[in-house]
This record gives sequence, C-alpha cells and structure tokens, in this order.
Amino acid sequence: MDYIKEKLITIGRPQAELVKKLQKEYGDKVIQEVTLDQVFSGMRGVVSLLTCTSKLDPEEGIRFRGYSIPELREKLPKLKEDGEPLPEGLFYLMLLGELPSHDDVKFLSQNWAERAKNIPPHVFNVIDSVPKSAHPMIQFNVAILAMSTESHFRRAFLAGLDKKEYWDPMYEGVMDLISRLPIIAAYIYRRVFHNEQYIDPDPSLDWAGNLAHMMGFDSEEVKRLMRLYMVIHADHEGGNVSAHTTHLVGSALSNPYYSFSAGMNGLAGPLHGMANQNVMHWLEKMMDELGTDSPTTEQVREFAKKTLDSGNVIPGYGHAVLRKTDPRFTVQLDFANKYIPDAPLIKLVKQVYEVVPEILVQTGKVKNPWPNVDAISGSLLSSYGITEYPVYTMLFGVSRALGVLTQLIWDRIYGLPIERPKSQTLDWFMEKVGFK
Ligand code: NMX
Ligand code: MLT
Repeated sequence: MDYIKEKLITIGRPQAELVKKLQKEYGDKVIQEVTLDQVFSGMRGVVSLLTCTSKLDPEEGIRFRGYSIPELREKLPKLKEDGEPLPEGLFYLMLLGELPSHDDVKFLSQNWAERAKNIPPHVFNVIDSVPKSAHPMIQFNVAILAMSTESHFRRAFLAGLDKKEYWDPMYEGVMDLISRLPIIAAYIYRRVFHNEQYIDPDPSLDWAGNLAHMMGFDSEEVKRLMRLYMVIHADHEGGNVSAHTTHLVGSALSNPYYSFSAGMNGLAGPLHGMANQNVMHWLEKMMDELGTDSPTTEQVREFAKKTLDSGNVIPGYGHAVLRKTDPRFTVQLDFANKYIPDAPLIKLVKQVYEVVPEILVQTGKVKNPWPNVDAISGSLLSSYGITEYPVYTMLFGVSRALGVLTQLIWDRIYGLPIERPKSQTLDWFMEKVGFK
C-alpha cells in the first residue's frame, strides 16, 4: 500500500465513524427549511450534500480545505519560486486535508507518470473511431468510458469485497484515471488540430507540465499557465453540475470512470464548463460584427446589450452561488497583467469587465452580474498560443477530475448511500402551498 493511501485511511476511518455518530445522534435535527421557490429554481441554496474537498462562499469564493486561491498560490509546493503551485499538491490537500511537502508532490508526479504508462490500446482505437469533427468533449468522454474496462472497483465489487473496503479500489481507479487524463486530452488535441502528430509523454515532468508538453507547448510560460489552469478549475464544492453528477452516479456504486464521465457530460453544457469556449465565440462575433480587433468600450457596451436584447446570456458572467467577482477570474487577470499585459484579448476582457456588470444589473433579474472563471480563461489560453477554443472545456474537465474524484473516494470512505431525493407532481406542490 502506498503511503498516501495508508495515511488516507488512517485519517478516513475516524471521520467515517464521526459521520455515522453524527447521523445517529443528531439525525432528526432540522438544518434548513426548503421553499417552493428553491425547488422550482434548481434547488438553489438547498443544503443536501456532504463535501469535504472544498467550500464556496458567495462573497469570497472557493476555499479548498480551508485555503483560498491566493493562500494556495503561496503555500502549495512549486517547481520554482516564481512558478505556480503544482496541481499534485492541491490533490494531496483535497484528499488528506493537509498541505503537502515537496516530496509528497514529487511522489504523486512520479506515481501518476508510472500509472499513465498502461492505457490500453482500445482506448485510442475508440477515440480514432469518432469523427475528428466531433467535439473534443465527445472524444474525451468516450475515452473515459472506454477506460472503464480497467476498473479496479468493478472487479473488486464482483469479487464480493466488504463494503467498508470499497474506498480502496476506488482510490486505485481514481489514481489511474487522473494519471491518464492528460495523455487522453493531449491525444485528442493533437489528433484534431495537429494532424495526428502525437508527442510522447515525458515521465520526468509534472502532471500539468506534461500535459502542456504533449500538446506541443514546451515553454516554461505555457507550463506555468497550465499549472494555474489545472489548480483553479479543480473543484467548486459539491453542488455544481459536474461535481454533483459525479457524486450522484457514484452513489449507485458506479465505477469512477462511469461517474466521472457522467460529470463530464454535465460540464459540456453551455451554462457550465462549455461557457469558456462560448466566451471566445462571443468575443469573436463581437470583433467580426464590429470589424475590428480593438473596439471602443462604447462598442463593447452596445454589443453586450444587443446580446441581451436577443434573449441570450452573456457567457462568462453570472453564477448560481457567487455574488462577487470570481477569485478564479481575478487570479487569471493578475497572471495576465503580470506576464502579458499588452495581449489584445486581455484588453478586450478588461473592457467587457468594465461594462457588462452594469448592464446585467440593469436587467433587474441577474443575481450576480460579475465575471466567473470562464470570462477570461479562454483569452488567456489563446494569448499563449492554445488558440483552439473547442479544447478549453476538455482542459477544464482534466482539472475538474482532481476535485470530483477525490470526493468520490471520500464518499466511499464515509460509506454514503445511494442518492435518492423525492420528487412531487405539480398538483402536490399546489396543494402543499394552498394554491387556489
Ligand atoms: N447573461 C444574461 N442573463 C443572465 C446571465 C448572463 N450572464 N446570468 C443570469 N442571467 C439571467 C438568467 O438567465 C435568468 O433569466 P430568466 O429569469 O429569464 O430565466 C436570470 O438572469 C436569473 O438568473 P440567476 O439566478 O442570476 O442565475 P442562475 O443561478 O439561474 O444561473 C448561470 C447561473 C451561471 C447559469 C447564469 O449566470 C448564466 O447563464 N451565465 C452565463 C453562462 C456562464 O457563464 N456559465 C458558466 C458558469 C461557471 N462555470 O464554469 O460553470
Ligand atoms: C464551477 O466551477 O463548477 C462553476 O463555477 C459552476 C458552479 O459552481 O456552480
């Protein structure tokens, strides 16, 4: 057993006991009342999930095991003093609840590089059988499902493993899956956009650095950006569509591949992860229609208003929980201001930021007029040469694996049951509220 796994179960067992005790002794305590409005508006604010990897505050944004993004940038191990934290370190933090050392991060980089060596050939055959014109999220997802032939969890379940031990094959599957995603994503990227000119992994590199390398970007600058991207997209507590779906499907004891694949289908929706690609289409449309790469702020304002008037959302703005500018937007803007202050796309992102919140407020209905993570991520990637918009959501997905799959291991440690909320008919709701 590797030492991380050993540590995990040493920490995990008492926590699982605590969850059981809490439920037994306080199970009948009322924690919240639910209104009809909440049910009819996508369960906003209904506390119904146990998630340990991260917590989202509407004003402050995300904290991973108690650490904000600026704190993570300071405290997680980096390869160089002026670099970005390694996603391996965030995974360690989310899994074990404590900050990793440099050695812990190195162990994970090496462990994942080793595990990534054994992707079965049929996975690439499956990708190759999908038309290149299929969206990268389709190709990514078929590959994830194809990898489930390797599931430790399924094998262990069929062999009759004691359910208290389910976390163990789940951990193995999750580690395998995370280790392999960069190879899969880079393969799809090179297949679709670089004429199948594949680049071998370099096992001496870190997980995100290797992804940049396999995509064809060997500069330290792109690797640094990729580390940042992989850290900030990793988790956003348990209620977002990709996290919730992964958890829900996992609750049926589906293996990590099925569960994660389900989450990725949700991430591919335009109101969720696909917004990062749509922001780029929106900016491109603006530049095309205005016939200039550097519109005036007034032109940007008019274009944004036109989008709203035509009954469309402005992608990259708004959030179901956040009520302030997303700190993931801010950190990317800081990064851009530091390294590429004159990039035209970043200038445009700033102009949009200047005018869109006010316009959204004027609608009188948008609860959060501020930018989310997607308002800038594509412009940043594009400014560094990753110009193919359709891969942006897939890269989001590679990162999101870190959080949602860590939580899946914890779901099995806690021994959480199958998720099964109750639905009711319209008549029931009408009767319940005394509608006449
Ligand atoms: N542009 C125009 N209208 C908006 C926007 C926006 N950016 N955001 C919210 N609204 C509308 C929303 O469509 C709804 O209209 P209606 O009552 O006519 O149905 C109204 O404002 C109230 O919605 P909210 O309660 O403010 O937002 P909700 O929690 O329902 O949805 C989002 C949250 C994120 C789905 C929504 O803000 C949105 O569609 N944003 C644009 C897409 C986007 O950027 N998604 C990415 C989210 C982050 N991620 O990566 O997942
Ligand atoms: C996310 O990162 O999952 C998005 O911001 C959506 C959310 O939190 O609801």
